[in-house]
Amino acid sequence: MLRHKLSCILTGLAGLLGSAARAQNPIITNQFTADPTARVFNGRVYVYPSHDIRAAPGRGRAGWFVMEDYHVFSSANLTDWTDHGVIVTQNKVPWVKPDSYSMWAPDCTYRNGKYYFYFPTTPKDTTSSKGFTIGVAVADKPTGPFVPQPLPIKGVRGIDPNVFIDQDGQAYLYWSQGNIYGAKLKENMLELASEPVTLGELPTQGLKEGPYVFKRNATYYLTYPHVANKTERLEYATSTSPLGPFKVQGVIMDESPTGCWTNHHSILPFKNQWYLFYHHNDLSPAFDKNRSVRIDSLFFEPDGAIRKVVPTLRGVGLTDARQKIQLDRYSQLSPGGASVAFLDTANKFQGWKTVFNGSQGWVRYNGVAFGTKPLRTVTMRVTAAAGATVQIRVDGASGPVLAQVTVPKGSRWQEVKAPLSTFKPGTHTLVVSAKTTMPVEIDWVKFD
Ligand code: FUB
Repeated sequence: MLRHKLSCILTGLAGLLGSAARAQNPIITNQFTADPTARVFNGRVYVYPSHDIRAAPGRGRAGWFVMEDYHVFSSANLTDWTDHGVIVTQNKVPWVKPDSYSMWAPDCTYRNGKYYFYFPTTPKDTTSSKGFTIGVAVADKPTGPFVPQPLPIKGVRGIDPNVFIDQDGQAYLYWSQGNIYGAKLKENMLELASEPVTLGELPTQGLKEGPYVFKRNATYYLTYPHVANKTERLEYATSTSPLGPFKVQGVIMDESPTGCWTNHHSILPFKNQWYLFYHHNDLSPAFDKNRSVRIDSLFFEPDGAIRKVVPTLRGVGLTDARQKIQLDRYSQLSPGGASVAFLDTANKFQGWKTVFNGSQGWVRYNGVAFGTKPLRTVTMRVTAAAGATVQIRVDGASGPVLAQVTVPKGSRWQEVKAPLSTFKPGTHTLVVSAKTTMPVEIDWVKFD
């Protein structure tokens, strides 16, 4: 009996933790996440983001960043993400000012059998160091448990720690405080091994923060958010040495078109493709300090330049045809014929729907993996006050029709099933279009 209860609790917990997301962009939809540092450990991608929460009486400052802890998320395919829960909390770190709610952008790295989690926050002792300092918590596994060091790293004041370990084994810590700084780390990864230097020769005007350093071929890339105009955009500079001087090369991602003031990122290769992890305020369009992590593919030009990344909703990875396909994370939408809206504006964590406005709009969604085992039906969560007909094709507007779905009229959401007229094994682009002039809204589609 006890065993059964325990197993139910564990299953429930796994469900809770495991259900963090199966989304495109943003990749985490059950909470706000920002400042993502992504790392590959043992063939799996781990994302260590900040965790934005809403201010409440006695909980942080209204209108500002409110962050009390860190979660870690992991994925084997960049599509299905597991939330491993809280790894570090402000009130369990001995040196942190209680209730400062300033657990800002972190990083995590692996060395000699241990995982080192670096995080900036406000110390209790503000006499010896004003503003932010940076601490470390150490674990045997990427998901913790992480044990915080008793004191922050000596000689470091600032935010946004980033650790880079060079091929010769030398580790470097980078951080920001107006400028971007760097120093060598000792073998123990807990202390500086050299005096901090200001990294040159970066732009002198406009805030720079959030350094992320990586090496490709013989080039060190220093990437960073910079306010060149009104809000942050992602830029990069390169050098032949990890502590510079760096030469400014260009923009990785333009300013947010919708005005999210911050952006913060990391870049990593995974299974022969480079990815940019960054954030945007998708789940909080009216308040840009409640952000959400996104991923898009990143490409290098033959001369090593980074091609500018255009943010997408579709994001990366394949979507299993048997899972709920969120068409609102589309690859392309018919201009004027379809749009995206929140399912419930009072609870944006419910996600979005695609709204076909009655002028026979369409939506295209790339990378749906049908596999090889024949699928026979499609289920669509849909609503159409006057009824509607929706057509699903693969591989383009004139590709084969997979199904035609007749949506009965009604004001409620309903799950409507229809048989597939054909099955196409492999990976395809879906094209879903409204075939009537009546408005119709779709939450998701899935195949069985
Ligand atoms: O998330 C709080 C701060 O906003 C980060 O530390 C900065 O990089 C910016 O994203």
